[in-house]
Amino acid sequence: TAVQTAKDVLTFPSDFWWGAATAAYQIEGSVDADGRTPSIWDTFAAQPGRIDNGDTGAHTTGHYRRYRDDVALMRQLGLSAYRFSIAWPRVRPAGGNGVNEAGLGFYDRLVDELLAAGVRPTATLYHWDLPQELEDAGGWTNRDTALRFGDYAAAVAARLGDRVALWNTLNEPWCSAFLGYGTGGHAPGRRGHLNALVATHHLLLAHGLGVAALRSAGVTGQVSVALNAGAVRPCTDAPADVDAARRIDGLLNRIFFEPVLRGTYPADTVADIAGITDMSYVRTGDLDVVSQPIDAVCVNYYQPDLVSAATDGTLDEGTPYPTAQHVRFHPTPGPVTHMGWSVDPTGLRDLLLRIRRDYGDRPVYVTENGAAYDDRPTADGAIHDPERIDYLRGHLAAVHEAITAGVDLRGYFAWSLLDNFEWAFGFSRRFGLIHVDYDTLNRTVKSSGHWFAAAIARNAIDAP
Ligand code: PNW
Repeated sequence: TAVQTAKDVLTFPSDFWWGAATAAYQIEGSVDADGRTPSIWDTFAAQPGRIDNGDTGAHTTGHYRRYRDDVALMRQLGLSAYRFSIAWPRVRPAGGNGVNEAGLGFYDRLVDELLAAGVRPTATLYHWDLPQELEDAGGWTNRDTALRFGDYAAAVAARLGDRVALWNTLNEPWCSAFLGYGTGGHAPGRRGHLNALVATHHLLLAHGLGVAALRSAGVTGQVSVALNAGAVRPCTDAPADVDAARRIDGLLNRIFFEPVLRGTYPADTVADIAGITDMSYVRTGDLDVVSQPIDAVCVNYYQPDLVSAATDGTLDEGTPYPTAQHVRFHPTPGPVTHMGWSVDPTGLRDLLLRIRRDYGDRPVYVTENGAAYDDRPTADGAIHDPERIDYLRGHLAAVHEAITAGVDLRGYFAWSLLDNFEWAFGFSRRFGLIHVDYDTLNRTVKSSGHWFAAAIARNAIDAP
């Protein structure tokens, strides 16, 4: 259990996982090595205007070649878990049926290196790098992609199933569906609210088929899915604002939580989207597949959403949220990060309490939490990032508060281990505990990394 030993020291449970997270396309580079074929992010990043400064993940941090050094850094920090993702186009080139043993071999070696360092491997099967050939066949708007995902999950499980401690089928299917197929701000860059809703269902189905594949392979670790969830709050208690918050909560949180944890789509959200779709893409039996039991709930949290209903009748045609063109998003009062995202740890606390209240007493992991700041080395090469220390301390205190309130919270993964390719923002945003010089690929542990290591060593933080 979590204890507050002194007035100002927050001690974590003795078996708490102190982790850090990354994703394949964001850190690996070596996009042509060992039989990898292009993913939708290679294609998207090659299109002018899609990524800030024309950046791509072709080289990024060079982790594919430097993974041993990076695991040594994890050991130096004292991490008890590391969350990475497996690149589908390395394992099944072009999305086909063959298993590319050379590509899978990289993750096999990484897992062994982690275990030798005393770091629990946590693997995500899909962190947004869909094989381009599957996109050419319709991508996540094609139901067949979900079936292909199940086959891919089986291939990975056969090789790594005895050594991974925690599996995530998908990372943030909301982003894949609503940014990848809705606004087009993420790969593959397609647009349309109906596309986003169809993709949502096929991603949910893929999750279920992935769970089934992991179970039939007899994997020893826990099985879950990482959802980007958040607390959605109305600006005022005016009915229109409260309804705006209900609508966004449905389309961000409950459209994933309820199919996965209860086997049903939320009725109010189904009614909200009825003008766009009758959801005839949901077939009999799908929700049984989607809702087969999982071992934990995994959430990625960055900021709460503060919303209102526009009173002037203007519509936001660029919103990712179908039927929410009248909803406005506002920053929470207080500091923001280099992403412009609000710093508000109460949103994480409220999310964790809400999961327990609405979905029961389940093991929970925070599989991502962190902040971008405009880190610059000083003359002596050190990186001082006190804002990131404040961010981490505040959010770990929120985690501690949730544990004290009875949430069965097993671990926390900082996003990210390393500075990396931040999707549409390219290398212009740095989330790492470890700084990467993109010219030399030198790594430097930031002050926040040293702070995190000290927290791990004492299994405690000072209260904010
Ligand atoms: C997550 N949004 O992405 C991803 O899991 C990471 O790969 C990423 O680097 C990290 O958070 C920081 O961005 C998100 O627009 C991207 O709400 C966009 C949103 C949320 C999460």
